[in-house]
Amino acid sequence: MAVTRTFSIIKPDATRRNLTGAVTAKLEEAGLRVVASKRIHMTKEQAEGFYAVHKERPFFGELTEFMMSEPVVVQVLEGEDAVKRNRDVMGATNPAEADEGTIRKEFALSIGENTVHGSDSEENAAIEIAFFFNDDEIVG
Ligand code: DAT
Ligand code: MG
Repeated sequence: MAVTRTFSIIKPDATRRNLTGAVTAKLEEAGLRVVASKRIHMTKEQAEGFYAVHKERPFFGELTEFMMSEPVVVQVLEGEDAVKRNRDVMGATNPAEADEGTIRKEFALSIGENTVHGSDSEENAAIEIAFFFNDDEIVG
């Protein structure tokens, strides 16, 4: 299996509770390497642009308001089969359905305040990485 990259966000519910390090430790323990990281406070344009795929969903307003509510940490993660590896350690979207040992099982507060974002395909990973990072910010 090839070494690939994925995109991650440590969401406002986690930064607010000072869990940036704890979440990053879970990612690292899962075999993912942080090759880019920055703390940002998302603008409305960034939140709505990033989640444009969900704009017809009933929770779009709630989702974008939440993502703008506090700082987040955007990261590029590298590892063997990084997209799947990250989705596995994240756990299910709804923490009530997340497996033991996953980030969302351990830390998420609700289906909305669910601690982490992770790309769902290699194609989307490339798009999402480029949305927040220039090539020279990624140091593998
Ligand atoms: P994931 O983040 O697991 O890829 P998704 O892409 O379906 O899940 O949804 C993106 C985010 O939108 C999710 O992390 C939290 C929010 N969300 C999804 N379903 C929701 C719902 N039913 N109510 C509130 N927020 C929801
Ligand atoms: Mg998703």
